[in-house]
Amino acid sequence: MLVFGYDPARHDRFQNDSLFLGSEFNWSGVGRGNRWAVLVSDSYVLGAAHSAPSIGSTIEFYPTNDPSDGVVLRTVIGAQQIGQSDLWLGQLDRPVGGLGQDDSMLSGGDSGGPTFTIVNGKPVLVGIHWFTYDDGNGGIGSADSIVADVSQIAALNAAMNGESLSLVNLTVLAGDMNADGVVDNLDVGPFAIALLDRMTFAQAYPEVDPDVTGDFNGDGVLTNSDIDGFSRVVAVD
Ligand SMILES: [Ca+2]
Ligand SMILES: [Ca+2]
Repeated sequence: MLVFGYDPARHDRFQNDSLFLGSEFNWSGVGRGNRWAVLVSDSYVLGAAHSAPSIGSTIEFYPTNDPSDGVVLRTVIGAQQIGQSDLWLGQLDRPVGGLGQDDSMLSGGDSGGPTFTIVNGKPVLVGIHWFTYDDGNGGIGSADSIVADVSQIAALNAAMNGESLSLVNLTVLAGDMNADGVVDNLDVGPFAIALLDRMTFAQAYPEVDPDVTGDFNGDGVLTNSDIDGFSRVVAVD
C-alpha cells in the first residue's frame, strides 16, 4: 500500500509521535517480528503467506502506541495457508490476553500488514496486504485481500481450535441517524439536521451517511421526500 505524503511521524505508530493520526485508537494487536502479524483472536494472527513470520520466530506486541513502554512477546508455533490464497494464519504459543480488539496500521513495504476501516468509532479489520499471482493479463500483481470472503472466514474459524473471528455487521439500520443501534425519537433531531445542514450533521455523526441511512424512497439521496418514510419507522418503533 502506498500512502501519499507518507510521514513517519503521522503514519507510523512505532515512531510514538504526538502527530500520529491514529493516536486515539488502540493498536496493540498489530504485531511485528521478522514480518507483520495482526491479531484476530487471543492466540491467532493473520499475515501474508509469501511474507509470513517463520515458525519459532517472535512477534512483538505493544500494549500502548509507545514501543518503549513495555512489550509483549509471543512465539509463532504453527501456521497454515488459507486455501490457495496468500492469506496466512499463524498460531501463537499462548494467548496475548487483552491485546488487539481495535487495531490499524499503514506502512510501506507492507506485505502481511493489515488494512482497517472505522465502524462505530472503532477500527475494523478489512484486509491483509497480500500478493496475487495472476493479474488477469498474463502477469502478476499485488493487491489487498478482503478477509471477509465467506470461504476464508469458514476456513479461518475451522483452523483456530475453538477460537473464532469476531465479525462486525455492517448492515445499515434505516433511520438510525445517530448510530446508536436503534430507531427511535432520538433520531428525529439528527434527521432534521441532516436535511437542513449537512456540514453540522457530518461533524456530529461522521460515521453515518445520511444519503444511505436516511433514504427511504430509494433514490439514493436524503431529501424532504424521505420524511414520510422516516416518520413511519420512527412511529412504529
Ligand atoms: Ca438511533
Ligand atoms: Ca431519498
